[in-house]
Amino acid sequence: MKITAALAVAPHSDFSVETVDLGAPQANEVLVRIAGVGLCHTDLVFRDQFVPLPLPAVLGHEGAGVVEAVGSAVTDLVPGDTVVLGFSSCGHCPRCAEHLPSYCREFVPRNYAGARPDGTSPISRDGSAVTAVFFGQSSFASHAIADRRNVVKVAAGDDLAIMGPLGCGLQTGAGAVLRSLDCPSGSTLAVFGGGPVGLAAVMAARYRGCSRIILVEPVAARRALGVELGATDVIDPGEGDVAAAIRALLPDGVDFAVESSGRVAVMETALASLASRGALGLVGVPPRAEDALAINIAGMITFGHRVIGIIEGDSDLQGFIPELVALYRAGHFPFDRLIKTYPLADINAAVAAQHRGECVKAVLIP
Ligand code: CXF
Ligand code: ZN
Repeated sequence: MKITAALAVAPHSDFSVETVDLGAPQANEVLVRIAGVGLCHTDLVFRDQFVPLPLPAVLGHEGAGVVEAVGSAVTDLVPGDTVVLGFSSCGHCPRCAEHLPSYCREFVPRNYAGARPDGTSPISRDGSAVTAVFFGQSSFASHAIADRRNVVKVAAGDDLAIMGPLGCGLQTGAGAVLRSLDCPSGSTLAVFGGGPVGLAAVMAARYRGCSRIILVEPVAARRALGVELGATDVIDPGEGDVAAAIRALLPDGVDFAVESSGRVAVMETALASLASRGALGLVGVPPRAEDALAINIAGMITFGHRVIGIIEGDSDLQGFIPELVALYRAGHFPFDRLIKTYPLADINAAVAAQHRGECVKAVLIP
């Protein structure tokens, strides 16, 4: 079938919105008409060749939409079902068996390789294969094909179009707090970076009943939004020593920190802000694949600090995304406050607006 897709054609360059061809779903796959797709920093770093990904490529990994067709082996979804798309996983390795599919043995080939595990791509242009299957979906498009395992049925209505970010950025921030770090009620937390991931962490921490939720974020409007969403304190890192500012609020430091900016200097500050036995969760991706964090070993041992890498908030997709939808419906996870919608055709304007900080999370509507 003919679909409309935004193609990444060159690093650091505009997307090109074109008509391309989409094949039929394989036995284990689902064809989804995309109602909306979030724009994530990760889409841009892959366009910009953080790791080599052949271009042109259809990126997009925060899609939500309506099932249009299912492959012959899919028995538990039907056309008309409303779904959120997440990342792909194999379903048969040790971590998948533990319901931690974001640590799947096949995470990298299934999400970054640009093709199905059998090497084929569902998308072509003028008869030539286009890099697709990005995070098992490639949803910067009117339609996407995904594996059954990364399609999550949700109860949605008019708001289906904004639900795609639950499949990446929002579950990353919320899951860091609720699952990976499992911050107890009454614990203290600092969140570094007030983008979609950081603000999802703030909302989750309020829901969990954290006693102090300190948001460190340079943009005033994002700090103000953070306070509305649950931050008890905000710090502008432009005003000086952030670790000292945190210790002025909590002399022992924080029990937990979530680092969502991806900047090494911020990770060092986060580490310096921890109380003894404190844990730092790293979710922000640094600009270069080789970036590294130096850790003082004596300090790490003396204070029992823990540094934990977190991908996709340890989400199990099928359980956690419906849980987040339920929290949203109950008013505990008002992620709609972060979102601004743009037509998919205006994807380049949306990238520029998000870059200028005019919106926290852009969602593109095909
Ligand atoms: C990404 C972050 C980099 C590792 C894979 C998952 N999260 C989504 O954008
Ligand atoms: Zn993402």
